[in-house]
Order: sequence, then C-alpha cells, then structure tokens
Amino acid sequence: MTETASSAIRKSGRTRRRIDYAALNESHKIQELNKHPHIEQFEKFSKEQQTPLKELVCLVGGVEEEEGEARSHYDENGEFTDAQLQKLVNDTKLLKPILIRGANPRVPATYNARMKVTFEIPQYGIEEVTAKVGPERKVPVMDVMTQNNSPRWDMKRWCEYFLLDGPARDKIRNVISLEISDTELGGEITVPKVVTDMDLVLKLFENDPALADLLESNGVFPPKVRKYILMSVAGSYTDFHIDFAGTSVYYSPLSGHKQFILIPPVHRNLEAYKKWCLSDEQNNVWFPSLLKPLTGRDKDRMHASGVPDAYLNNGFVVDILPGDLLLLPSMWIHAVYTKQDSIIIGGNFLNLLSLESHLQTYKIEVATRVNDQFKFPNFVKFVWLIAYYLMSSSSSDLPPDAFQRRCFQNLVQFLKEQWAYVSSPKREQREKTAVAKIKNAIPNKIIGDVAPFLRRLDVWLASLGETEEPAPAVKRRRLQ
Ligand SMILES: O=C(O)CCC(=O)C(=O)O
Repeated sequence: MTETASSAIRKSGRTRRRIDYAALNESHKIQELNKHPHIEQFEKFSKEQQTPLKELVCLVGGVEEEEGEARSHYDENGEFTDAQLQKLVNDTKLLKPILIRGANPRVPATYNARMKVTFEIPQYGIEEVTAKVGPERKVPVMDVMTQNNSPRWDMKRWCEYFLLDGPARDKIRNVISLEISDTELGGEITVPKVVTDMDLVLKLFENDPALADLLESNGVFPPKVRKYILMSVAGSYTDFHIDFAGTSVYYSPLSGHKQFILIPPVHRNLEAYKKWCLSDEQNNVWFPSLLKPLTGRDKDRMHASGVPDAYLNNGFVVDILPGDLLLLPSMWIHAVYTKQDSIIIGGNFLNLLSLESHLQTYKIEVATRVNDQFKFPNFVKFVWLIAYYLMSSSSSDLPPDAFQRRCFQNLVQFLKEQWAYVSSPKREQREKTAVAKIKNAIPNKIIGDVAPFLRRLDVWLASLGETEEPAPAVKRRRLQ
C-alpha cells in the first residue's frame, strides 16, 4: 500500500473526561470557568522550585548564565556555533534539556550576537502567519478545558479568534498540531543544523540517493513532523505527555511566554505515567501528585546504578521566551502553560542517541492504547528501515562505540520481538488487527525476507564486537 507523507497530531488522543463544571463554585466568573483547573497547581509547582535552572538544563546565553560555568560552551572567538552545540549534544548524549537563550537572529529584541548556530525563523505575527500558511488551511484547534481537538476551523477563523482581546474569547483554545513544511512559511524556516544532522529519517532519504529512490519508488516518504507552528492564547495549558515515539523536539517561540514542567523519564515516573494515562480520572488528576519525591538516598542509589545525573531531580519549571531554542530530549514527560499569547515553531525528530528511548516509548504507547493518529507516522516501518540503513552504511573504518553497539542491539531485539509476535505458533491467539499491522509495517520490498534479514543483522552485530560492560543494555541504562 502506498503511504502518504502524513503528519501526526502531537498530543495523546484518548478521549478525555469532561471537567465537572457543576462541581465548580457557582460564583466563579466565565473567565474562571475557562481556567484549566491544573493551572493553579502548575503555578504552585513553579513557586516551590528551588534548584537554579542552570543546574537542571544545559543553559547557554541569557542573564542566568553570567555567574555560571556555561562560558566554557563558547569557542575561542567567544561564539556558540553548530560545533559547540553538537559537542553539547554528544557530551550529554542528548539526555539533558538544552536551552539556548537569544538563538534566533530573526528575533532582534533578544538575539545574542554570540549565537552562531545555523537556525532561523522569521518573526511573523498571526496575520503574516495566516497569509503564509494559507487562510483556507484546516487547523486542528484544541479546547484547552477538554484537551480535545475540534474540527471545522480554518486558518482565517483561527486568526480572527487569536486577534480578539482575552475577555472576548469564548474559550481558551490552542493549536499545537499544525505541520507547515509544505507551506510558504515552512520554506522560510531553517531547522537548527544540529537537529537536521541528527534526524535519522532524513539520513535515510538524504545520505544515499539510491536508497532514497528505492524508498520513494516503494511509496515511503519522510513523515511531516519537522515543522509545526504552535499558536496558543494566554491561559492555554497542555497536560502532561510524552511526544510521539519519544521523539526529541526543538521548540522556539517567536512571541509570547511559555512555561514547561519537565519530568525526567526515570522508571518510576514512567510507571506512574502509564497508570495515569490508563486512568478514567486522568483529566482530573494533577500528574505530579502521583510522583514519589526523590530523596537524597534515592539519588545515590540511582546514581550508583547508572541513571544519568540529568534525570536525578523531581521535575522542574523552565520559562521559554521569544528567540530561545529549547532542545527537549527524548521521553521527558512535560506539561506546558502559556502565560502570554504565543507563536512558536517546533519539530520532532528520531535520532540515534535516543533510539532506545524511541523504542521504549513506542511500547508505552501500545500499553496505554494511544490511537494511531497520535503516533509517529509508520514508526515501526521506519525502525526496520533504520536498521537496514545502519547495517548498510556501517563502516569498519569507524567502529561504533559501546553506547552505539548497545543501541544497535536494542534495535535488533525490538525487530526480533516484532517478528516473533507475528510468526510464533501462538499467532492465532493474537489480535488479528495487531498482527496485520505489524506485518504491513515490514518493508519487504526493501529489506527482503525477514528471516534472512534478521540473520544478516545478527552477523552485523557480531562484527561490531562485544560491548564492554556485561548485560549493559539493561544495567547501565536502567531507569529507576
Ligand atoms: O505549547 C504547548 O502548549 C504544547 C507544546 C508541546 O508540549 C507539544 O506540542 O508537544
């Protein structure tokens, strides 16, 4: 079947319970009714934060930086370049959020001339955005109270709504799922080079023209997830979620003020997250209330078992302002509050450093029954193709390090599990649609028959040598 280059909706798609309006105090004004009930807890969470931001994220630029050691991020000319950013990504293995203040040269009021990363988004207001996206363009508009998307909006209607003064808006509404790669505006956006360099799906299409032809002639195209425009009015709130397939994210406001709560993806937080997603009360429960505080002893124990230091916190708030560039690592659980009307460009990408987390998130999505329309388009097919690409492009000149070998082992293990699911003798007992889906995801025309392909992958893995640590895939990266 031919695939379309579809884009994905970014937020979890479970039908949520409506807020119990009757239970709210009757004397509340309309505007209070319009305030998402979690915003109060969000603000409380923010006030209670004690750890300075620069200890929680890699912070480059901005006033917070001056006293810190962040100066070491700059090169000998005092500039922060693509090479500097790539080094930060490699050093942190993209496990820790990276926040670069004043990174977008097209936001002059905050631009820091030392920021020389290849990245650029014109600072348009809502009317220019409308003209460049197209007034007729359909827009998925989220009703913040229910967190559900409503159809029937086009960009022109959305623009009129966005331009209203706060009190004149009937409800608080948010747009977070409009992908614009194919629009005039999309053409004017330069995604940060580091992101483009890391994007695994782009590598399939851009590093090897023969492979790109093969993919396209088989109806496989890159999914449209690289350039979203988000347009949020003040008071918007997006409840806790993990981005589809644990994709890493770049996020850069052109205007407004956003606050994120970021919760690290350690095992116990992810377990709480799964339970919360499956609960009927999800909409009424403030997710952080389900998390056990992380004590000093917990931290020592987790540190000793190899949990990354970047994950050893209780979650924190970060303010994101015009011109900032946030790189949000894979699988971090986050909620977002809009303090002022905001326009943002952001995008999602799969990458080798986070491959293990992508696979883990996919399993969480299956366990929490996320609807296909909210998943990374054709994720499993891309995992097969990524394995094919990595094996074909791997070179003995540059043997992978232990981290990469572990990541390849996990990848192969995931594919074996997929294949075992559809080919085991117990197949009849499996859900038919699930089996059909997994089978359809196998790109046989490209990889050939599965069994010999998996054998080739095993031979390839063996040729890469042993990992240095015993049973490392589980031990070193175990999340607690
Ligand atoms: O800005 C927002 O309201 C939500 C952004 C976000 O977390 C997402 O799109 O994944």
